Amino acid sequence: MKVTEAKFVQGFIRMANDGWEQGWHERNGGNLSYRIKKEEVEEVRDELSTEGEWKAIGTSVPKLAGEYFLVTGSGKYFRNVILDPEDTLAIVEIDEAGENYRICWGLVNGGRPTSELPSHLMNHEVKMIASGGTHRVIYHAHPANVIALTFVLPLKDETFTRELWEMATECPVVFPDGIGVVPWMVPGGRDIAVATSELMKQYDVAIWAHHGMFCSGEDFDLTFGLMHTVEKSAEILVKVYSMTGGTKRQTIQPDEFRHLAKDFKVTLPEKFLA
Ligand code: 2HA
Ligand code: ZN
Repeated sequence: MKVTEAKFVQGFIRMANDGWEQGWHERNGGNLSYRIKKEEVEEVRDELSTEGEWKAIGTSVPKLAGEYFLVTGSGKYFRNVILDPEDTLAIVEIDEAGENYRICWGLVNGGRPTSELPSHLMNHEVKMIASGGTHRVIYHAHPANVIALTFVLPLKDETFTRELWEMATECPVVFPDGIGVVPWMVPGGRDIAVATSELMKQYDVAIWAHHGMFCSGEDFDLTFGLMHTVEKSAEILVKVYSMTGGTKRQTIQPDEFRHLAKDFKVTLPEKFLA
């Protein structure tokens, strides 16, 4: 089968375009990666090259040895993914040490996988282990309302989680484990990858102060939906701050969250309800 006709590639392209249409991917902002299932690799095996040169990932992901990923390209625009997936995307294979990658498909006009490859792969490794193998998608975007809040709220997991839970009743059900916050750091390197993957051991969402957000999920729908839910909630909070300077006349109370958790069968850590 042609790579571009495979269902997982179609799903990836649709998600990238949905993110573009949301306004989360100015210029070359953001990146997306998918850990390809074994049977999906076999579907497109005929189109995968083994001639690519092995290159250093820049960090070590031994648990991902031999895995294949579909990723966006560095400097590529989400806006163009739907028009030219072979130029903007790549399938990469990880070597047996988890130290190097090689390009097996895509980036036909040259280029490299996403500049955030170390963060994506370290997050994949952590989430694959934490989820028992079910998480396959890591998504980084630049949604404006979440970024705006990082200039206003204290950069604490507890504050972001509680404030965003309060803004929409579905939030504690969609991200019951909460949200982690990474202080401002230089993007693209190993340090920010390590800081983010530490948080992803307990959360499916990490906010990068003054930069954007990382989400992890099982499939494209859940991961896009998670990004969308958090950003929608942030938009409501921005409106509340804009109208009132942050004073709420009423909101969802801790005991009401506990009630919700019981009925919707989720566990909400008490540290977010204190
Ligand atoms: O430009 O979003 O974090 C891609 C990015 C880097
Ligand atoms: Zn970014």
